[in-house]
Amino acid sequence: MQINLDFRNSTCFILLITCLIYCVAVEAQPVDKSATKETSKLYNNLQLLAQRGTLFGHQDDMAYGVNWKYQHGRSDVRDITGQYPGVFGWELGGLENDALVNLDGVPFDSMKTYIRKAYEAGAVITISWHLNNPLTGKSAWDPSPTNTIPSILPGGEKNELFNTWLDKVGSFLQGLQSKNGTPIPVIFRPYHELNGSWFWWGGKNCTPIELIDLWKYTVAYLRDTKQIHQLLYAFNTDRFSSEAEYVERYPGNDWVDVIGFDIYQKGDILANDKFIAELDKSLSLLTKISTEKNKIPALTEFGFNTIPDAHWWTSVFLKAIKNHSIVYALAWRNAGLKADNEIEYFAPYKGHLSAGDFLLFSKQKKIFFEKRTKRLKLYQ
Ligand code: BMA
Repeated sequence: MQINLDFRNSTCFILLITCLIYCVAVEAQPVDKSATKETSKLYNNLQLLAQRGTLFGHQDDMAYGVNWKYQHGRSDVRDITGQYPGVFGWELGGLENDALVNLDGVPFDSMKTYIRKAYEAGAVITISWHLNNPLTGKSAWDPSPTNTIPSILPGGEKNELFNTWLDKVGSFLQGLQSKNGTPIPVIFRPYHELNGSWFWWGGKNCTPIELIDLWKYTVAYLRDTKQIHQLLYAFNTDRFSSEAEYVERYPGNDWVDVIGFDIYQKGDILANDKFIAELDKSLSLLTKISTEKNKIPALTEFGFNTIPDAHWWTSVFLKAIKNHSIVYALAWRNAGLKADNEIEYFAPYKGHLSAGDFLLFSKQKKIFFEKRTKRLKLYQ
C-alpha cells in the first residue's frame, strides 16, 4: 500500500512537472499578443526549429547578383545549389522619403512581388530599415548630432515627421499579403548593429535608455497605433564580446521576438581561425541569452566579402555554427561592382571559387535551403 501510494505520488509529480513544462512552452508568445495566426505559427515553429537546424538566408537574393539584375527566376544561390534560400532579407531604406526604389536600387513594387513569392513557397521574410537621420535629413550613417532620438520621440521637434515615416513603413508592411489576402508575416529588424557607432541610433550616438525608448515607441506605434499584426521584432547588435555588452540596450522580453548579431570576417584567409573562434564564442553567448530569455536566436547578418577561400563554407562557417542552435543565418547582399567601385558579395555565384563548397554546405543535414524549409510548413 505504502509503495503504491509513493508510486502514485511520483506519477502525479511527474504529470505536474510535465504539465508545467508544457504550459511554459505554450505560453511563449510573440511581442504582439494579437499576432495573426500565421505569425504566431511562425513564431512557435521557429522556437522549435532551434533544436533541429539553421535556415540559410540571403539579402536581396531574387533581385540581383554578381553581374546580373532583375532576371526572372534568377538567384546566385539557386544557380549553384538548384534552390533558393530558406530566408529572404529585404531593406526599406528610402521608403521614408517616398522613393520608388530603396537605397540599393530595389524597386519597392518588385520587392512586394518577391516577398509574396517567397512566402507562398514557405520561406521566411526578414526586413531591415537603414532609415535616414530624421533630424539632419542625411543618411542612416550620419551620426553627427547626438540628440536625434530625443528629437523624434513625443515632445521632440521631429516627432511628427518621424511618425509619418513609421506610417509609410507600416503601410508597406501591412500591404504585404498573399494572393488570397493573408497578411505575410515578417521579421522586422530596425535599428540593427545598435552597439556600433556608425548609425545615428547606435553606440555613442545615443544613450542606452534613448535607444530603448525608441525601440518601444516603434513597436507600440506599429502594433498598437497602426494595428499591424504580422510582425515579429528582431533585436540585433554588431559583434560583441560579453553578455553585459549584449544586453546593455536590450529593451526587455516584452518587446523582442528574435535576438541576434551581425558579424563579418575581415582580412584574408589567415584570419580564419580567429574568426571561427570569435563566431563560436559569440554564438555560445547568444544562445545562452536566448535560452534565458526564451527568444529566437539568429545570425542576423554574416559574410566574408568576396569569399576568397574555396572551402570557407564548410571549413570555416559551418565549423563555427554547427554546434549552436541558431534558427537562421542571413548572408548579406551580392551587390557585385557598386557605384563607388567597391565589390561586394557574400554568397558565391556560379563559377566562383567557393561554389563547390557552397553546394556541399547546402546539402548538410542541419542546414535548410528552400526545399527543406518548405517541408517545415512554418506557417501552419
Ligand atoms: C551595407 C552595404 C551597402 C548597402 C547597405 C544597406 O552593408 O551593403 O552597400 O547600401 O548595407 O543595404
